Amino acid sequence: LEPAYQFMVRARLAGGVLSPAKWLSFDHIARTWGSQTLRITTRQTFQLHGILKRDLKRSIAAMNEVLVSTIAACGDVNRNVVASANPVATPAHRLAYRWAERLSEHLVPKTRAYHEIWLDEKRVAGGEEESEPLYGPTYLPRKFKIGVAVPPTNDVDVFAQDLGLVAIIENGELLGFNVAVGGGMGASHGDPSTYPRLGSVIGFVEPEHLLRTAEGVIELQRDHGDRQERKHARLKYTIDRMGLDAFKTELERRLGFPLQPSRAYRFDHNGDRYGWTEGDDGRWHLTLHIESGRVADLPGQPHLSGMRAIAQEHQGDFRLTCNQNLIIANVPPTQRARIDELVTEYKLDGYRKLSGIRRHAVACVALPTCGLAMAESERYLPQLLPKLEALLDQHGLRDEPILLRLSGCPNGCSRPYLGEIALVGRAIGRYDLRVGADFAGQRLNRTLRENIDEAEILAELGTLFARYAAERNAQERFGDFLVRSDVLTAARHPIGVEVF
Ligand code: SRM
Ligand code: SF4
Repeated sequence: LEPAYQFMVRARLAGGVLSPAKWLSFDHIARTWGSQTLRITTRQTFQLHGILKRDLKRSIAAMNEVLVSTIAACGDVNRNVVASANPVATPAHRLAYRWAERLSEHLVPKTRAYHEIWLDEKRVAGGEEESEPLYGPTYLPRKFKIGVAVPPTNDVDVFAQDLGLVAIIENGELLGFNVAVGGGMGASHGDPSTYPRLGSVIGFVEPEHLLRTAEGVIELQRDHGDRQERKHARLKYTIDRMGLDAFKTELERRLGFPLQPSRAYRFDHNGDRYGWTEGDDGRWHLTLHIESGRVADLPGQPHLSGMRAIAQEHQGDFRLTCNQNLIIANVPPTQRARIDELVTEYKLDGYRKLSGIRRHAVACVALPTCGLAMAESERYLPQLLPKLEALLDQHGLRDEPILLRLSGCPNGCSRPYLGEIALVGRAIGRYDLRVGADFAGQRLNRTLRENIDEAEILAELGTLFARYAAERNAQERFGDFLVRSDVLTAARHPIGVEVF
């Protein structure tokens, strides 16, 4: 008799967009075969936990029936392409999203094996090599991630992507994309040869060159990535080994055209805007706060049922965000009041009363399902937040927006190295405390204290909040204040030296 092995299934939803019919299908799968929860991920898709081995095939088939695939949501290929979920959609914003969708389709593995294994498709003739023109027979050395950001919103954390694309929009027209390469978060404790890295902007391409440019970057990584040591196999290490200039030169040689000089852009935040906003076409978009992206029916918070009720009536679509939140998008003005009614009835209206730190908190899954977790993350967030809020209250900082990121280990699934405050798990109840990233995903934080428990974390942060309240300049963000003050120069690891 085989043990009841359970699995996590991750869908591929480019740009995090899904229809009400797709929502209802995910809801059905989660309730029938899963853990009765839907988990919005930091890459804008759903994970379903707790699917038993015997139910895997029908869960995946049920997704495919509503045209959702799980192919390339995991594995050493290009993963789910994320795109700015900005609901204030102009035509140029919509175009940027379409490009994310095109990239996702273009770069998906061409193998039919997925269909043969999961969807009972008959075996087709032809070797994998022949049918896999981009990835070849051995695929990539490691996972590969692409994100498209539309300034001034960096909600995808574009510089944490292997290939980050910054849409350049002028007078409502999409001119093209700045290209950033070599972003990535993952690291290992105690191994300084692994590190988070921000993507480097190497140029600009017009839309017609975008697909080929993405292919070129992936080909380079396929051919030059480290296939000996998996820890060093991401594009960021390939680039640092080759040198950025040599990488760019080789890329342009393969593309057969030079990248243009990068264009000016400005990001002012990487969070989500909660509440209703109106699009340029008169449709409305409501961003809801979903703590750690977990859509579940909890006592007093029937969110899974609420979203099912909304999906049964909603005429637009849904967008998942890289901050693990949810947008009920494209609501016609006549349906707004009804959506509000349902949101209130099912207690999905928490977004109306969030503290500044709660608005911007992201936590990875960690225990109990993540086999790599060293400490709690998603389950710790609801315990930690009230304690931090109490500290912030003492200094009149309750409404101050502060980016908090929690990760159960240094792999960095919540992109913790971009948190103004981050806890990175070391062991049960113990974390590295990192501080000092900016508010727009453009500066990494640094380790302030290693391997400390909650009491020490709260004591450290209490001191920093007190100083921030007393010494900050007007409009100065928490992370920027820490960099300006002596806090980070006094940190154990000086600038540029990262120890994990
Ligand atoms: Fe992640 C591995 C969850 C986004 C870096 N990640 C895992 C696994 C699959 C654990 C495993 O390999 O056994 C986790 C499953 C936990 C569970 O129980 O569900 C897991 N990662 C997640 C999610 C669900 C976190 C979340 O709370 O939302 C995110 C799913 C994304 C998606 O929908 O595709 C998730 N992971 C990320 C991100 C953020 C991003 O992509 O923007 C990162 C950092 C960016 C990067 O890749 O550099 C990230 N995950 C990792 C790594 C470290 C990779 C590295 O280069 O070192 C691992 C471990 C690995 O690959 O060996 C990992
Ligand atoms: Fe698991 Fe670590 Fe990723 Fe958290 S950061 S989900 S603990 S792999």
